[in-house]
Amino acid sequence: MKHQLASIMLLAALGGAALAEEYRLGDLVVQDPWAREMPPVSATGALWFRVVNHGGADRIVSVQSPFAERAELHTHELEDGVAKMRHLPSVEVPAHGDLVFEPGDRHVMLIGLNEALVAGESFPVTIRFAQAGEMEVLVRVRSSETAGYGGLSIHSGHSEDADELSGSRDPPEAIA
Ligand SMILES: [Cu+2]
Repeated sequence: MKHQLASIMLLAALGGAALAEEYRLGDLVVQDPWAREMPPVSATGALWFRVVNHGGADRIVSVQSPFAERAELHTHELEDGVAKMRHLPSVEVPAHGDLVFEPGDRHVMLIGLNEALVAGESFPVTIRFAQAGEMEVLVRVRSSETAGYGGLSIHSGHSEDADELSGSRDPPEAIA
């Protein structure tokens, strides 16, 4: 596992910005994990990726990163016309299918950031699958401009924990 991780990280480093990073664990391929840059004052962040599954059904049961106190699987839901975040206990990876995390939809919420997310840098995240086990990936941090989502905030519309986390300073209508 250690050895496998080392070679993957080397590939990712060699690939640079030209290639989207890919991480393989058995039948699962995690593609292009990324996060939006966050200033040091931000308590929360979010990251996204795509999983391509060439095998049987699996399930993401948890995500962890040394950059945050905890990471949660979240989705957005409309509630009385307002987009709110909902915590998901796990997310299914369909057999021979794709699972997409993208802004405005499923994401991994980083809560209690202890590092700034600086554009151009990467940070490690461990994704735990119920069947396949753990996969460590390097999440690339992109600036709001290069991420292609303009000023769209992934933090707006945070539900009950928004105030507590003080991560929501954007207007709710910013949600796609
Ligand atoms: Cu969230």
